[in-house]
Amino acid sequence: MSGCKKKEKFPVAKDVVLLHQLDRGIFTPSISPFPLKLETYMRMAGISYENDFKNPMGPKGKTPWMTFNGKDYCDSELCLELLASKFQKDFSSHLTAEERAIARSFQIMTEEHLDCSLAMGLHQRENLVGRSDEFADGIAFGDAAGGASAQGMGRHNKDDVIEMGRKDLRAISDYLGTKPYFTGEKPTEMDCAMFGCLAQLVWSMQGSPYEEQMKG
Ligand SMILES: N[C@@H](CCC(=O)N[C@@H](CS)C(=O)NCC(=O)O)C(=O)O
Repeated sequence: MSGCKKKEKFPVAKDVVLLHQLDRGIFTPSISPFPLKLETYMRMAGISYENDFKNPMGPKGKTPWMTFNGKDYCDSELCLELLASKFQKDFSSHLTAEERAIARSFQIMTEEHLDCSLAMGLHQRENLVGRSDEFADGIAFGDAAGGASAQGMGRHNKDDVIEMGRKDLRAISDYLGTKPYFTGEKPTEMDCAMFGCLAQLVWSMQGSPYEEQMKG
């Protein structure tokens, strides 16, 4: 199984999710936005789950992944959709198609663009991780530089990357406005994703170039 060391047996009851993810962070429950998104969704939906911190990287070499009723599933979004369908927990059903489209666009911008600038190591690693060198360099960051280069963000200079991140944050802030949640009065799946990423900026990235803007 690529990216997954030795898979240890970890039996859980029927209909209980086994969430494979990185060990807990110091300031956030996970320093990765994606496990934090999935775990937040399961808590919101009242889905029973257990954590496996020993096998964080799944068959596709990424974290998180989950085992559910004997089968393995990768990617937080695919896992979330499968659970939403199985447990009939759709928190976006009250939204119009246009509202759903806007929410999805902001989520993808945040997960695929803003997160990429954050993952490039523009922050203080010791604050973000604080566990061990092996954890920080080998597992949590993986091939962040290679990934950022493949995506394209990693080919820009640091100032340009920071400026791109700031523009994303400005757009996110304007979209949220004074609403309690991104799409209005009720939290949706998209809020779980936004929380997964923004929580890192607020609590796990002290001293980052975005700090002033986040507080402003
Ligand atoms: N689209 C995936 C993204 C997961 C992801 O990129 N996880 C990162 C941690 S933030 C990872 O596993 N990186 C290791 C690597 O790419 O080598 C999801 O939603 O689960």
